[in-house]
Amino acid sequence: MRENQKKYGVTNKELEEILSESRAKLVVVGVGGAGGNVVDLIKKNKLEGVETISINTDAQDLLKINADTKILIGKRITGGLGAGSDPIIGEAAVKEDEEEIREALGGADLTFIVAGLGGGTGTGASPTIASLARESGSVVMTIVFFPFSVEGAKRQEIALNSLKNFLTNSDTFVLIPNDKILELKPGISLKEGIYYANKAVTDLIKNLVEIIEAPTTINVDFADLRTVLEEGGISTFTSLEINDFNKLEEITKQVLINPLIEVETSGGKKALLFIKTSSSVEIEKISSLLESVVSQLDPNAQVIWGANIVEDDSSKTKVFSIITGVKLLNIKIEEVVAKPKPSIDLGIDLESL
Ligand SMILES: Nc1nc2c(ncn2[C@@H]2O[C@H](COP(=O)(O)OP(=O)(O)OP(=O)(O)O)[C@@H](O)[C@H]2O)c(=O)[nH]1
Ligand SMILES: [Mg+2]
Repeated sequence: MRENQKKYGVTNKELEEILSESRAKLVVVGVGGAGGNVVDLIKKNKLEGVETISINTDAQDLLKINADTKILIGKRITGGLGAGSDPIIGEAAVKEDEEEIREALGGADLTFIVAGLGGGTGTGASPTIASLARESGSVVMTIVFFPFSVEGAKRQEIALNSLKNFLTNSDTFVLIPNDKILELKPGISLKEGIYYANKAVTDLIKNLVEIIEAPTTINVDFADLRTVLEEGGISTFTSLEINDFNKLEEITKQVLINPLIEVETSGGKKALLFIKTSSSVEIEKISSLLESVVSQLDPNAQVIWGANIVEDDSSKTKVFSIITGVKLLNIKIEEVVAKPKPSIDLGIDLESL
């Protein structure tokens, strides 16, 4: 019998086909001006493995950015001119085009929703978009920018008032206060500052795609990521390059705290820790770091970790973390958690089984 006529075993080609069919579908939805800018940056960086959708009430804004799919919402009520900083208009706009959005989001396993708070579209439309994605069975990770203080009290108030709605409709919620950019990069131009924050979000998504798609030494797959993100609540992420393991206390802090995100991570309920390191780095150094990070979380925290060990002698180590179930610092909101995931009717009649 010729080899290609074997009736047993599986070929690499078949394995590749199976993998491509079962690959998780990741979608990034940018809502409003800020969301559109992040989607545009993702496209500019040619990030593969995610589909991009830009949703806006503002036709001009939508025209100037790149996205795989663009959806202009609320044409009847805004005439394509934007929501004029009114979240009520943003919410009404999304209701007008709910069916189109539902269709565009369908089939996603993980949906990232990105928006800037304080305006009309991102603030008003995103929570409904998040809820539509969750209804279709997707895990939803929402990432928002809190407006700069200099933009005025009104924008801050609109942003603050929207938080609860974001939290109840997302599995995981990350808040990046734009003021933090000024604190970290004093003297930076507005354009550079915005690029810095948007790049941080783009890198987060890029890291997650890599972690779940690349074959690694100690594998983390989509199911692991889902476990950490699902009903995770307020969350944070970090990405760190380590050169000196001797400064254990300092690097532990850096794995736990992203300078752009104001949260208290002690008490974090779930975490994903991913390490990319060289085969020349001693395993004890990695395990001490993991132990040290985990000791700072809730004693019952569910921690999933993975590693990619590269065969070289570079001694380079990168650590990526997502910690969910943390608390916001400086912003008081009542304890709110994601609404329980809507149950999906699989069409199975239990009585007839
Ligand atoms: N980090 C970051 N923040 C942004 C960006 N664009 C806007 N923002 C912030 O997000 C807030 C909301 O702005 P937009 O996203 O433009 O508002 P919108 O959702 O389009 O709302 P309307 O234009 O009123 O319909 C602003 O007040 C800024 O603080 C961006 O590209 N990056
Ligand atoms: Mg706008």
